[in-house]
Amino acid sequence: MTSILILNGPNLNLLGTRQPEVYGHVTLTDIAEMCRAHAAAHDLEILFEQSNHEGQLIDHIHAARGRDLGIVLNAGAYTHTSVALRDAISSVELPVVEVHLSNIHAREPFRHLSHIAPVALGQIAGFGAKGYLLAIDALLDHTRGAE
Ligand code: DHK
Repeated sequence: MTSILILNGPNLNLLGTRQPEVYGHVTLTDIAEMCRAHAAAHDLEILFEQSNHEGQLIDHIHAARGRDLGIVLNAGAYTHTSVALRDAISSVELPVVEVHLSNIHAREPFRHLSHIAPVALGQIAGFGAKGYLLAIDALLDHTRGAE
């Protein structure tokens, strides 16, 4: 069975209680379950990870090389700061779909810049947890369309 990595960055472990007016009431465990249910119909395995540490996120991206079809990445605040994450994505040469629960372009100006976007297939932002499912579909369309 093929697999994809769904990787979540800092503070996303607090979803459900963290600023629900911005991020909703859904927990990261809920999102993992939604993703697994969605993927089952596509004969796809989901590897779901979260870390608050930049280096650990980079290790997860490296581990995906040669193992996974691609990556769905919500890098949290590292989206706006991390050249190291961007370089990791460029290094593994895997398709990456960037996801954000909130519409980062409608928020503070410092959230408008994404270091991930230039090396991603595309970005999905503002659709809450549903964005993860849209990202899985986009990744599958891309990879299976390319076969
Ligand atoms: C999550 C975060 O933790 C923020 O730092 C980003 C993103 C937005 C989200 O909407 O999922 O700015």
